[in-house]
Amino acid sequence: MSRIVDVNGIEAFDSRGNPTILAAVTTSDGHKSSALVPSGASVGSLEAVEMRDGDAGRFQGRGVRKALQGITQEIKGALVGKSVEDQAEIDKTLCDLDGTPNKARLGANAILGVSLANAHAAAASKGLSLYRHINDLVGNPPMTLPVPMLNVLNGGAHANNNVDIQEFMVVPSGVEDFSTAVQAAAEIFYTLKQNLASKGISTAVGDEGGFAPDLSSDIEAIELLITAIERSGWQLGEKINLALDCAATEFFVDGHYRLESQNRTLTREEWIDEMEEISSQFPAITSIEDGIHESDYEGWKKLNQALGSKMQLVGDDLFVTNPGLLNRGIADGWANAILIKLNQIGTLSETLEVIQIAQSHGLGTVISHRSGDTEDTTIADLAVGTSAGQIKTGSMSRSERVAKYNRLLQINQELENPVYAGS
Ligand code: 2PG
Ligand code: MG
Repeated sequence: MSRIVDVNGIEAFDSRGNPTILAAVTTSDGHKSSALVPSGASVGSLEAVEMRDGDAGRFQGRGVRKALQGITQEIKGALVGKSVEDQAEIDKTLCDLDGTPNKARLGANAILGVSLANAHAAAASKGLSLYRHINDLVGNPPMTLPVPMLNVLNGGAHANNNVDIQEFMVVPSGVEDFSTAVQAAAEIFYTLKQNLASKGISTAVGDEGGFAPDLSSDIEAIELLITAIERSGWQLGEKINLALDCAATEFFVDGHYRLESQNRTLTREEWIDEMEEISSQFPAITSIEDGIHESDYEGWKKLNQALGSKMQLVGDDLFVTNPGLLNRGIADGWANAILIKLNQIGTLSETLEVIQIAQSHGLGTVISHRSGDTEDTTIADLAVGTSAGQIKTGSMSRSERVAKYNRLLQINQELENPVYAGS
């Protein structure tokens, strides 16, 4: 059995140029494996704590030296000698050592880096691809390639424009396989760029690689997407659907939903009516994430009653990949799907537990990147190994986004009979 002989890390960088943890685990059979930790911009208030130095002298306070110290001075000592294959034991040790409910003492960034590096090391020791090792950890359900949700127009906290809704995504759910899905997305992405350019609209991209122009309204963004899909020759509604991430907590101001692009302020009920109208005007929208403020559970229930039978309603800041919140939401009918972000909870084992709870209650699961991400492709393997069915990892540009699609293409080739979750 392979054991941990060393744990360490460095201060690396994410796609926004902010410091992040790169953690590494070395095993007794000679493998050294590493993982990089992502970072969000529209962060849920109940997420596990990302530890930053706060020392204004370095990286404007964003350094992660303290979190690294925790790795070398505490975490390493607690993990050396443990079996690298026992991910549950490794993650429990990390949680116990931290001792807080939200990983505030050692930092969820330090803990997650080590948790993921350990999973990579275990896969290497077993001589398996990471997705197969993850599949073993969850009891070997049949694996599928996820339907990608590609954020080709960026707004909200991810772009320096006036668009309120954070993400406008294309979802190639009706195509036959994963490689056709990313081909369709790429062709739509090129066409969208050509259409924007021909109207004299900026084609600069936002944090997740989608275009980020100023627009007159969120409706204009949806119409631009539809035109790009139709002009690129893919059938809207049949082969390609649409998804939105409102990230509504970000535009919830003084108890109202504030749509800056249109200079309108709506009550919760008016905003839910508006989402109903948008969804009946554009039936190709099959998924809305974070339509309601993260702690307005009554509002979530109302939205779920209004739209939950017609489309996917995804809780991101609502659930923050937390098993306790997910269980409450299931009992109370808040949403019918959950976004899964490893760094919202901070260990692989807890993430697997959340996915398992969601799947066993029939909720949709969408594995997600963060707006500050890296070349690390762990989430691609996570999506396949758990058969999550969906992945959200940005547009067809910026290497930290495309890296996940490229990894999925490799897995697609490796699997003997790859099954695409969408077709
Ligand atoms: C989201 C994510 C990822 P962030 O809201 O779903 O797209 O954004 O990482 O900024 O929280
Ligand atoms: Mg979100």
